[in-house]
Amino acid sequence: MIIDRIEAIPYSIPMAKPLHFASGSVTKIDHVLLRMTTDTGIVGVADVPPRPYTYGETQASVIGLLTTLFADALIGTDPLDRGVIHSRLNRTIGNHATKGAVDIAVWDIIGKSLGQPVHRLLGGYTNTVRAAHMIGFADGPEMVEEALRYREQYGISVFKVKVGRRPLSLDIDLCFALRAGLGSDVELYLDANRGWTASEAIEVLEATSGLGLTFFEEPDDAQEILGRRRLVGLSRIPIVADESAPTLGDAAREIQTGGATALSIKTARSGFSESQKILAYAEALGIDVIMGNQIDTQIGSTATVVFGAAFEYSSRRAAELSNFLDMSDDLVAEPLVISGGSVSVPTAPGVGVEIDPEKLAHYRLDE
Ligand code: MUC
Ligand code: MG
Repeated sequence: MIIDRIEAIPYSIPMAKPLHFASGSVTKIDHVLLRMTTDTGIVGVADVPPRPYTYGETQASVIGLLTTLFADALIGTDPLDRGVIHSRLNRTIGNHATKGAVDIAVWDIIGKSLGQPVHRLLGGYTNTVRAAHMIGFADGPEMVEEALRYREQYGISVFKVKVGRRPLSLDIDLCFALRAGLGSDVELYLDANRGWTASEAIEVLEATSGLGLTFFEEPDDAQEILGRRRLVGLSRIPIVADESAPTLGDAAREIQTGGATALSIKTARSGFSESQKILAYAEALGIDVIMGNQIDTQIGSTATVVFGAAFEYSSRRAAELSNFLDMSDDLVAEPLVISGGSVSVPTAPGVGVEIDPEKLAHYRLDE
């Protein structure tokens, strides 16, 4: 079996509710659907979410790479030879979302060719994953209302709150309002997407120390190395590396050198293969892992479910799975269901995503 066709299909779906955060905004889903076909007629599918403000990729750069350098690297290769595929992809630096999607599509082909769900091929640990919801910037009462609605409607009791605004009192007051509105049995953690300085983040940590927050993700810019280490040293809760740790090497550098004390793993940027290495690294050290969300569609969120549920260590905490609900539509034939605060793992061979051809025809930008 060899890969004999690569399709990079740009599509655009408006957000029903745009997501705003300290490093950017998503008002429409301008992604690329990757379809990889083998000479045996199997089609592997994955979603590529470009995030220019985080990693520099754009819809055009993803298509350019997939249809030139990566097409040359992949066409004629056996999908089972993942080592060959990764060594070829890694001749191009960066481009994490594009590489992650290639890996997921390759696993999709492997699962379909064996007639097995990828979830089982990876580890098959559990059949459901608890969902966490990420709340984007809005005014305080609206953010509290969103959390209450997600708890009521989907049974979600873990929330990641986007912060990083000025004045700091805006987000400090928000944390107090969320805790008061949701009660003590709800888990709350923060993500500032590098919006604050280390000193500002320390001030926020001190002001919110009685609220039982569990994590603080990218409070400041991890490249400001001494400020970050002062902050990590003073924090009583784990400081999570997200955009500062997209690869195994970055994760090791940030953790080993004291830049962070927990890791966000996102299949959207490290696929299944690299995510598995990052997970093993975290497990060996005993540091917390959060399965993160890159504002993923149902295609991308399904990949997170498949990976998160495959291992005991990645399923310990709730995974960020619900932000596809902010989209006005999606490309999948069968919706991903969040019920009682959890999502079930697909049982079909491969990753378990089926694309609706009519939706794809409607939203694709190239025809
Ligand atoms: C997050 O966890 O930071 C926002 C930008 C991005 O790349 O991911 C999201 C969510
Ligand atoms: Mg983050």
